Amino acid sequence: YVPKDSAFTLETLVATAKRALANRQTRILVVDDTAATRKLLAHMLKVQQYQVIEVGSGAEALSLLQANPDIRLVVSDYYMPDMDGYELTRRIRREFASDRLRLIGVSSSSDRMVSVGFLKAGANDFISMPFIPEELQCRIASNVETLEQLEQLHSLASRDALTGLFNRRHFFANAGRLIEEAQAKKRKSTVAILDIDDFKQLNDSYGHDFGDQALASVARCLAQSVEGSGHLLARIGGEEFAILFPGVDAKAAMRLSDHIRVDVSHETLAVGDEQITLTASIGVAEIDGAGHFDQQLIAADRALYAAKREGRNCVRL
Ligand code: GH3
Ligand code: MG
Ligand code: MG
Ligand code: MG
Repeated sequence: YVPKDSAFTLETLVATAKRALANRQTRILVVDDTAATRKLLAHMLKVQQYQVIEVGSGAEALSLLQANPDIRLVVSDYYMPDMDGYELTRRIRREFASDRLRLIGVSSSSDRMVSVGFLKAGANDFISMPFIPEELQCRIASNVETLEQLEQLHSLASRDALTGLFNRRHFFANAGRLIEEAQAKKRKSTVAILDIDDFKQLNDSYGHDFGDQALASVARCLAQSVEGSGHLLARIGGEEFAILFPGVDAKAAMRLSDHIRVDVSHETLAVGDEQITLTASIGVAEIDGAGHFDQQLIAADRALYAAKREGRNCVRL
């Protein structure tokens, strides 16, 4: 599909192909009790390479959304016998915010208030039936684009620019929930603060740019250590990192932290012909309750200072 007002240049063809590839990653749920309309809507979206799932009722839509958190957009009919489009929209919005899931209402009703009803219930857009194919495609594309822009903003707001790790804001915004989830399973959690040893000296000897490279390298090493573990890693300060181990007690977290300490100390950085190694000290504290997370971080900080006092390149509880 190429918009009618654009010429068939190489650029538009490449852009169209890229769009089609991106669309393949986007799952759309079509909800309509009338099979013919549902099929038509689904067909128009499949032509655009979107992944489409079809259901005939609001109840099915809700359970599908629960099971498939990667669905990005819902196209919902208004009149359906068991649960109408407004009610479905309201229920969806109780669980899925519009920066994660877009919703477009559709209806063949001649009552223009239907679009108002949808928007008030939490829909992002509305298309009246019978639809003009290009209008459907443009509205879908614009909602998908908004979602991508919001995701980019989300990522910018939660990541640290130098290392690409989560930042302090993201760490504190998510730690409580992870601790509570572990608590619900009667599991303790542990937090560790890691601080690079004598980092000021490294900056002084080799320059700030090299210091930055070293930070990025330590960050990569830490990211590798926690990858796929469900542990939350973040850069919480200049050369300070935090790792939350949800559902892991202090004893096990001490062991994990010591592995991380050893991994960091084995990393080498090249400055000209010279090979440099870094070490880090780690303070660990067990967490009892999601409520006093700040206090528990202070405990980890105290343990970190103990590690520094006792010679650095070690882990303390
Ligand atoms: P200690 O072993 O006691 O932790 O000693 P230290 O030198 O690592 O600790 P100190 O807190 O005195 O110094 C930390 C240094 O980290 C000072 C600061 O210039 C440097 N730093 C903080 N953020 C960055 C950064 O983003 N890039 C670079 N290159 N340096 C940074
Ligand atoms: Mg209907
Ligand atoms: Mg420090
Ligand atoms: Mg330091």
